[in-house]
Amino acid sequence: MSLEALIFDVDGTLADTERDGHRVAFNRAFSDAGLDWRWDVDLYGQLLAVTGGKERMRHYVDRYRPDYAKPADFDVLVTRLHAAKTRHYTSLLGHGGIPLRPGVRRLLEEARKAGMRLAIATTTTPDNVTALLRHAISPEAESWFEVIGAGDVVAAKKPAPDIYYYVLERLRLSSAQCVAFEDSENGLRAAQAADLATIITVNDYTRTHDFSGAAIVLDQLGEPDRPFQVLSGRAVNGASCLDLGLLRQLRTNA
Ligand code: XBP
Ligand code: MG
Repeated sequence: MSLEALIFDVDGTLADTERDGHRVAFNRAFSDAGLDWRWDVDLYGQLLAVTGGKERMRHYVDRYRPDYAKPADFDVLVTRLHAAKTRHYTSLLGHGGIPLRPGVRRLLEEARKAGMRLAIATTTTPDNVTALLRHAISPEAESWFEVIGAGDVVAAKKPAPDIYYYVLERLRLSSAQCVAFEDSENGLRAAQAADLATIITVNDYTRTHDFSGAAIVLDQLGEPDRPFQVLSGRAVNGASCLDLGLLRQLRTNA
């Protein structure tokens, strides 16, 4: 079946947003609210096991802060903190914040020229996706993506496959016609459960994750002057960038 669409995760895949973006925004929201919650770089790596910001805050309190007495309206507090965190995060991106990862713009532009359809499947809040696309790609980059599946639009976040089912249904394509791009084990599990061939580009938080079953695991998508390294997967005949030709080859070999 021919390749019709590329489906991208956002955080960690399009851009390295977690350590210097989301983490910083969470801490600012906690500090604004007078809470002594501080997520350092290492702790945040552990907290990333739980996807979704509201879910992550609840997990932090349950797992790491037995000393914290939850107020009766804890759910309201989580919602308020999360809204504040989203404001901090989108403002960080607006201030020149976080660039695309290597090879992302190159591949998106090649795909657009070739008439390939593009979509997004992420657990993050829709406002965060919009801010990243506008500031890191171009003011009209939202229109590059035919479907943007994000945040609470599905009840179960990754590693559940629901967000991928949501996107596939709206694209009106089968999983065999698409390829997913992810950076984390939770993302890979979600894509795999939806039966999607998956390309992994690791980052510092996800380098040690279990990526068994991925079509290929790369350090990044590669640029002509900055070749990717294959961390696991099939040999790619001297290629240095993941382009549409290599993607098609990987699917045929799968
Ligand atoms: C990304 C996330 C996101 C962000 C926070 O997972 O888990 O949680 O850290 O986003 P994936 P919100 O890349 O696998 O989609 O705070 O907006 O929920
Ligand atoms: Mg991710």
